[in-house]
Amino acid sequence: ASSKGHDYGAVFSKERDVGIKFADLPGFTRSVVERDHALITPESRVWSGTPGWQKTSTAHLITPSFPMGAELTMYLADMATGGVFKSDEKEQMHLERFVFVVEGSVSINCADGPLTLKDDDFAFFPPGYKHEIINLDEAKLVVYERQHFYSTETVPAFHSGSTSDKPILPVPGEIFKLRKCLPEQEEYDFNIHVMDFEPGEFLNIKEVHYNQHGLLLLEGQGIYRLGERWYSVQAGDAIWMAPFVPQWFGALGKKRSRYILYKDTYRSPG
Ligand code: UGY
Ligand code: MN
Repeated sequence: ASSKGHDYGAVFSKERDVGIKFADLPGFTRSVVERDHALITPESRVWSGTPGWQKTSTAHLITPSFPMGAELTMYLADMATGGVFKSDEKEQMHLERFVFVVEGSVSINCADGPLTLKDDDFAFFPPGYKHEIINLDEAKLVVYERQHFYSTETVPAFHSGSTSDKPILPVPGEIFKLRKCLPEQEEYDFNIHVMDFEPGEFLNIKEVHYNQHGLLLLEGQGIYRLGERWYSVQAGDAIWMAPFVPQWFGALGKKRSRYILYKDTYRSPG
């Protein structure tokens, strides 16, 4: 501040960030909620508790209460010391859950366990399947849930794995690298994709499709087109895409962009 009692230093500053980050600007957020898509950015997350999760902060980024009614829930779970999740398969008989470890590690107790998951590992819990998730080391998870769609007699089985162990799948006409976390079998009514783009790579298809998406940008930055709007996005941003919203991504910046993506599958869109 000058002797005249003001502080005009920002006006002619040669710094492009004048000491205040966009996320800290009063009243400013990049988050947008539209009828057919939403962008939820880190500065507008609100942390709270969720039944079943002890000593864990959760931030719900997508829920069925979205304007057009999402079929999935996507939330972040930040587990503190002593943090544990206990499933309630009686209350939530038809609920299926997919857990991806972003940071830290957890131990899983279930009929197919026990097993340990660390960053980049994941587990799928079928409807009515008893499980416990125990924080081992500052676990930070992204969790997907939905009501199972019973399209076949067979119920999907428990599945777990690690992103880097999954093969890169051919995607004709596209240059991004695609991995799918779950088996491509009819009883799984959704899959979780991990998609990698080097800077400058983009979706070739300007996609419009019946499937819904819940996306979390894990690394990098770029431009996401949703309907008629174009958004600058960066790691930490979450996106919901309703059926038929036009969607396109171009990766920019200096390093790889990676996102994790829910996509419903194997059910008749009619
Ligand atoms: O498979 C997909 O629908 C995927 N490529 N969509 C997307 O990345 N927005
Ligand atoms: Mn898509």
